[in-house]
Amino acid sequence: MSLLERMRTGPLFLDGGTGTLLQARGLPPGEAPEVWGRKHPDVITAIHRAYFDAGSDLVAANTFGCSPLRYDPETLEALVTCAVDCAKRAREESGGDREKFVALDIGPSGKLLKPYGPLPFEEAVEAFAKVVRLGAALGVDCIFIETMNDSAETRAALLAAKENAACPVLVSNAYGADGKLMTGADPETMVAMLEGLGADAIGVNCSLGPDSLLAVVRRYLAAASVPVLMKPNAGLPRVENGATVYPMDAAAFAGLMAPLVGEGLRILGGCCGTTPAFIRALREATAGMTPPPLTEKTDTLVASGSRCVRLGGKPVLIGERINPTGKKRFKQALVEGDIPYILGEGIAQEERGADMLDVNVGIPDVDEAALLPRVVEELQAITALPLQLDTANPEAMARALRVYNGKAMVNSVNGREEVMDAVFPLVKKYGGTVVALTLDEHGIPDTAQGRLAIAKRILARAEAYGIRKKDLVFDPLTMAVSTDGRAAQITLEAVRLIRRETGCATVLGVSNISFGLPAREVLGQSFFLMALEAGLSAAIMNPRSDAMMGAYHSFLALTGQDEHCADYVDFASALPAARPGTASAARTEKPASAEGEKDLRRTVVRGLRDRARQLVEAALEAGDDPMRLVNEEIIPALDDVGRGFEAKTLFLPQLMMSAEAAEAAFSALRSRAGKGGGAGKTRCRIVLATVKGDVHDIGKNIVRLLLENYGYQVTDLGRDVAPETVVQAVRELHAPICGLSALMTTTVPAMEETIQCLHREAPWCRIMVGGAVLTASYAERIHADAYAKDAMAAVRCAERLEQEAAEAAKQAE
Ligand code: B1M
Repeated sequence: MSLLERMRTGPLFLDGGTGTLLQARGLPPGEAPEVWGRKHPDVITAIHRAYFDAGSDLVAANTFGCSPLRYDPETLEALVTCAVDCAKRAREESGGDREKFVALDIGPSGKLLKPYGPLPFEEAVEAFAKVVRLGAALGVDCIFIETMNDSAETRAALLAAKENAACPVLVSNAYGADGKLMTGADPETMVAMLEGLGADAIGVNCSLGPDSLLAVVRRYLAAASVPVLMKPNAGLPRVENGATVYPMDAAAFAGLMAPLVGEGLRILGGCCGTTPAFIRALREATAGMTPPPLTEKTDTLVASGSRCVRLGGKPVLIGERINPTGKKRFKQALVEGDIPYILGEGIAQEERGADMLDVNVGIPDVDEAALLPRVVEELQAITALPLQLDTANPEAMARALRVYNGKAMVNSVNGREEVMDAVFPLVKKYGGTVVALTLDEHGIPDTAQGRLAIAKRILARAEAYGIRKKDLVFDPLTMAVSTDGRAAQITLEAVRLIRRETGCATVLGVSNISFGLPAREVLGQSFFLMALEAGLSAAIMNPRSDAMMGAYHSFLALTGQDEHCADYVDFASALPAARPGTASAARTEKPASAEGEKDLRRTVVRGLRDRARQLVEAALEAGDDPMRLVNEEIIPALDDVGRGFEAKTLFLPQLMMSAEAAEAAFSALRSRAGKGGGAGKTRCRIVLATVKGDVHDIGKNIVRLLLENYGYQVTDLGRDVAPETVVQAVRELHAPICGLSALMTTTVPAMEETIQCLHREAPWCRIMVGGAVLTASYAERIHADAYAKDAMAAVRCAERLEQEAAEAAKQAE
């Protein structure tokens, strides 16, 4: 039986942890397992063999850390070759009748992808691809991508595997206790994305113990049509007498995992803290069990990198404003490459309740194939809403789909053969839910039955391309009622027919109905309501229009989809006095708040870099006080984001985008301070650093800005700075003052260590410390000379320390 069949039948047993076993056999702290493994191939082979003997069907080679980002090409090839050889040798030595498989193991690159980190998406794909090509050439049976906690990186690895190897690919993510990846994705989002890209099995590993992962695995089982895997730790580790201890033994572990086979779990193994005994126990506990047959799930899903939207339940709103049709200002923004304007339109629609954003940047004067992927990358950095890639240009679509992190809505295909041949292969490769327009080479049928016939033809062609029915959403086309009195009725009838006859979801761009007529929203909202009543799954509409949003909220309340009318009340209480539908479009349309955003604090919270810079420049121009901007706008914004992060309403990506917006605001402040700054007097040298292990430098940068403004000569060593580097700089510059910053409880010990080194090796130097987690008494306890609660206090401390240092030097003379 092939590995694919084995996975689909199940249960298939993976191996368990290797790190702890390697440490027990002599892997020294700090040495990479793959490097040590090359020196001790017999030990690695023996561990794999022990797993095969204990009942593992599939063992992962010791290639988890093998990446061209860590090793030169020759070393990489030697490491991968050695690791795969060990696993194959173990399989041979284990012998027996049971078929056994060897996987190329792929772990995270260790770098965050852009825009949150330094690694460009294509470089990540190429880095994974290099390892995949080596593994494929060595004849591995499958590729196992594991312990990924970022959706974008998972996607890069899977794309690399699919493009460079023909064998099955298993993908496993590491979830936090909140049931989400580090960058915010929940299980359904990952299922949508990974199945779309063609993963052969998906699931979870590492993270926590099996008990804490039950809920996540059950969500996978409910959403996935491919086999699900689970490879958890032996519980949450704790440190006892300096050693890492796992709380769960093999029997308890297997006892928790085994019942999941009855619920559909097909691929089982263990991660950190588990041993061959755990695999043996798993086999025994599941003896005679077979999972229920795999079923194809039918939900139509669209996802971003962190959020998933389902079509077919509560109606979905797709914001139509990122589209040049009929919008002079938007066209100008496209021609000028005014990305902040476009982002503003996105944010304004999100704030008004859109579930997804349509993105159309096609006008004759712009290079759409270059601009669409750029806008997609910028938008997905600042919003978690899934995007609808709206283009008739196949090259633009291909390039946007490649960079899109998630499972996009692809708008559109239609019944014309050449269009289907161009679009379906892209949807098949990258995954996507495709909007199919019911028109073909003969035009748009003027009957609902005619549109249904085209829908059926498109369905058949999509299936031939391997695209599942659930990944098609039909758009029976809204025609202007001013030119044909039957237009609305035909479209509404087509919505009903397509829904009933194909079971597929439907979408309409509702605004077109009123083309050519006055007070367009009056007609628009009525048509929207009628379409919702006909069973429309999603509408491309203007969420900034009170009239349209009023129709939507009324529909939900009137159809019992808004418990206690809570959403309706929220919406209505924010309405202006004018009733929806009675005012003109101009009066009922909310401004694109983010585009015209005047509030620096909100701009930083939203992570809008360019806008933050512009606002600071404008404020300074108008004579605003730079320290007011820092203390009353930027720092409170970062506090808002920090609170959201703590409450798990915001995730690392948003934290990072806000940090970047704050950094942009500070750089505008710095360049202004550079122009007019300085208090006239030149003061002493200060060495500044954020301590080892800590990458937070925004606060330290403010401190530097102010110190420089007061005439101090600051040598900024940056962040994550080792004690020896600080000492070396202080000694070389003979600096009288050193300033250290630390933002996390976990990095305060590094601050203490740096202080000790400085006292020992640069005893003349006075040390000032700061950072949100510090207090004056704690600073005293770790023997700092001064503590500053904020940047202004840092200047006052520096003045005092400078004076003390001068007096000490005088006394020494
Ligand atoms: Co992170 N982060 N972060 N973060 N981050 C905090 C600090 C956190 C409190 C958020 C939270 O959970 N609520 C939490 C720490 C919890 C703890 O203590 N253990 C946290 C965490 C957990 C993390 C990560 C582990 C998240 C993860 O990856 N899962 C990770 C850590 C990475 C690492 O360091 N190894 C991480 C990463 C990041 C980003 C990269 C995304 C980004 C930093 C970007 C950057 O700095 N370039 C970031 C941010 C922005 C924050 C918050 C939201 C804001 C920090 C900030 O810039 N504040 C923060 C929550 C919060 O504090 N509200 C949070 C504004 C700044 C002006 O204040 O730095 O205090 P502050 O500086 C003040 C004063 O303290 C003083 O003056 C400044 C001006 O008034 N001061 C000094 C500071 N240094 C001084 C030095 C002096 C004198 C005064 O003399 C030398």
